[in-house]
Amino acid sequence: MSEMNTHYRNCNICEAMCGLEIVHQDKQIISIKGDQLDPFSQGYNCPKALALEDFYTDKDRLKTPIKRTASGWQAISWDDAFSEIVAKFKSIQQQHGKNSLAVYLGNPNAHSLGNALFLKPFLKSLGTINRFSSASADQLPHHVAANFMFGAGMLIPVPDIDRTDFMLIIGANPVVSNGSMMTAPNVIGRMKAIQQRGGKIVVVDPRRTRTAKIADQHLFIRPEKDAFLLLALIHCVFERNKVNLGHLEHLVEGLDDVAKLAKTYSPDVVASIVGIEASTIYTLADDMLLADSAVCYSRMGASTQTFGGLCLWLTNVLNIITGNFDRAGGAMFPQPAFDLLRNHKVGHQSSFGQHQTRVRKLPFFNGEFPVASLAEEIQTPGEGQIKSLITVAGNPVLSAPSGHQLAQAFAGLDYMVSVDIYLNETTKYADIILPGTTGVENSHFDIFFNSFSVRNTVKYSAPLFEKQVDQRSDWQILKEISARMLNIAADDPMQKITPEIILDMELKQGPYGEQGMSLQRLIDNPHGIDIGPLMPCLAERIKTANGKIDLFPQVFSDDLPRLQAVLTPVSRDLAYPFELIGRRLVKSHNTWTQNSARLIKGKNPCTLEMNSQDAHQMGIEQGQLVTVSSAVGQIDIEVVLTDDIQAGVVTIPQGWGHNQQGTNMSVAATQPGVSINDLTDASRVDMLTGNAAFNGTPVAITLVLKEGR
Ligand SMILES: Nc1nc2c(c(=O)[nH]1)N[C@H]1C(S)=C(S)[C@@H](COP(=O)(O)OP(=O)(O)OC[C@H]3O[C@@H](n4cnc5c(=O)[nH]c(N)nc54)[C@H](O)[C@@H]3O)O[C@H]1N2
Ligand SMILES: Nc1nc2c(c(=O)[nH]1)N[C@H]1C(S)=C(S)[C@@H](COP(=O)(O)OP(=O)(O)OC[C@H]3O[C@@H](n4cnc5c(=O)[nH]c(N)nc54)[C@H](O)[C@@H]3O)O[C@H]1N2
Ligand code: SF4
Ligand SMILES: [Mo]
Repeated sequence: MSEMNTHYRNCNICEAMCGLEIVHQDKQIISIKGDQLDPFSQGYNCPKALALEDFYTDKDRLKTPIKRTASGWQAISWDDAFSEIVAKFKSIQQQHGKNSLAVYLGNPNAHSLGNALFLKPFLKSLGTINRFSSASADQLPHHVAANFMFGAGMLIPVPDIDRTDFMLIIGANPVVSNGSMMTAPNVIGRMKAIQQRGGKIVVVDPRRTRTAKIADQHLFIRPEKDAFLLLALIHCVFERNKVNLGHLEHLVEGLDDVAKLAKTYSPDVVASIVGIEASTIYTLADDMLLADSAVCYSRMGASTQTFGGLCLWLTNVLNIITGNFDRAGGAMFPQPAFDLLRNHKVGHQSSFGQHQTRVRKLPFFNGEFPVASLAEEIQTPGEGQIKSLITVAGNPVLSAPSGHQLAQAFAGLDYMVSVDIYLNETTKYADIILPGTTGVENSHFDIFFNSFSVRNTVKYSAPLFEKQVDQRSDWQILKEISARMLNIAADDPMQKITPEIILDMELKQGPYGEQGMSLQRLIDNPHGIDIGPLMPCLAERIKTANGKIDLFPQVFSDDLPRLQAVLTPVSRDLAYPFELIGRRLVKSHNTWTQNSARLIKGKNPCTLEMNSQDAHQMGIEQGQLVTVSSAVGQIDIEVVLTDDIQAGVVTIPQGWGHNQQGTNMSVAATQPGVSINDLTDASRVDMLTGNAAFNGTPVAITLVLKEGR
């Protein structure tokens, strides 16, 4: 046995970038805990970090390629796998056109240095326009708002949580999710610090979440009505004559149009539809205006809904007109050491709407179509139909709206490949699964989350363990497919490029390159380097042609009639009288961490939470089994009664439903839960952006009668 060693790295599971200290001996992990010397996370970690050991040792995890055959899954060599895949892709594309091959990219790609860097050439080599990803079941409206207001989809403002005096949180539960589009390890600590310095936190959510419970105020809101609340808050700013653009005075266009629009949406007009009293909305606006600095932070609750685009636009507008943009304590732009916008041209024409999906005419943006349209694009015959698919680190059967319909669609494909570490609800439809290395086997650098971080920091993590001889990294898999698709020779110099070579170059050419930033510098500082708090930088970072913020882009004004149409309260649909929303759990991340025994032990967390009074009226009791049905599907689930959810709203965790035959996640199968996405409806989208509208899915609830009664 060799000596014990200590390894430092960033956790790659969620967006918080927590620094970890991992003690190991030979190939065994002895302990995982928060790295006290990480300048950003300062010792914080959540329970999921410990599961990095489980993913490493997981016996169910695939390590080498497998192929589906008539007699079951069989091991296949890497070379045979690549040869078959590339031959199939080429012949299908030859027969049905380039776009008959589609790609779906899942969330872990954003948490992997190699994938983030090698997906671009990989996608190019496939030559298809049909690309889909989890972004359109998540943050797409943030990108669309950033694109039209600031000139680049990646130029997303983040709340300066460490200096703000007033934080309005709309549809986010960072105490559980650890923050999203807001990389902020130890959110609880950072929230408490706001309160300790005399500041205030208000949460707007149909559910009294853990975040709401530690906030100073929680306001229940009806699902999908946030755009009205935001308009009313903007209304108040004008009515109180408190518009303050500060140093952005000459950098903002369209203020008069916003004023005109907001005039009609007074708190009194929206109160009954939003479910918040007019006087409360006025007080909220006044609190925000009175604070020395304030920020409105909107996330999943505002994004994955029918008016996601409008919500994210109006959130930016509110921050800008209250003087809380590009200044300490407001919404600010990070300046990451690896700057994704380094080569983004000023005045660059975005791809928004350049193409539309074949069947439903949903918009193309940033090289992608909305995932809500994937099933119909596979299942609808005709010119341009998708015939084959490759998924990379994604599980859309459980994560996309109407996931069960996607399962049917996948079963009907001519050919499917998955780059994935498990045989799960999605990959079981593949003809070949290519498993890459994962977690502690990989080197790590957060390209994306440094771009959404509340502080400028930088850190590189080397792999903890060497991979086994027959293992490959995801990026090597992607690179090999690209090379074979394009017939690039093995001795081509391009073949020698590694993620580390690109990373080093980007660091040297990035904003801190002149100050000596490089990969070597990061290797020499394994706890990470603190660059400092966010700085005002809008004038340097903005990418619009005239260097100004567009406060009133036409795409959003064109979308307003759709919102206006739902201002009149409609009586509830009697067939589906409840509104379903999702929820995240501390000990699971999306659909894939459930094969860790330490994370799923304990009682079934996949329950339907229902308002106690609603349940009482229907004669439903705690712990009973109910059937929840929507326009597209139904599931049976145990009920938990609570006063923490608004009447008429129910919630089911997202990411569950590991109960399907033909999968190999044996630990997850002991606590399978059900999939909320068997109920969510792919036909419900934000028509502006195409983002999935999970929130507020209409559902009905009926008691499952026990046998013998
Ligand atoms: N109803 C509802 N649905 C939702 C949400 C919701 O709130 N409500 N949330 C949405 C959001 S925010 C997101 S981001 C999406 C996520 O949607 P997806 O990305 O489709 O789902 P994940 O569970 O992240 O899937 C991860 C996949 O990658 C595999 N994997 C894990 N690590 C690695 C690795 O290192 N390499 C490779 N190659 N594969 C790996 C896993 O086995 C799994 O198959 O779900 C969305 N779906
Ligand atoms: N533990 C854990 N952490 C995670 C994940 C996980 O699965 N588990 N997933 C990661 C991923 S991929 C992401 S994108 C982030 C997401 O991070 P968050 O956005 O913070 O996470 P959610 O829990 O989806 O928070 C959305 C909130 O919106 C509320 N909501 C639902 N509908 C509405 C509505 O119409 N209006 C308003 N105002 N609120 C509404 C919900 O009740 C919920 O509290 O979390 C990340 N972190
Ligand atoms: S909060 Fe996120 S990054 Fe931090 S330890 Fe937990 S899963 Fe990892
Ligand atoms: Mo996400």
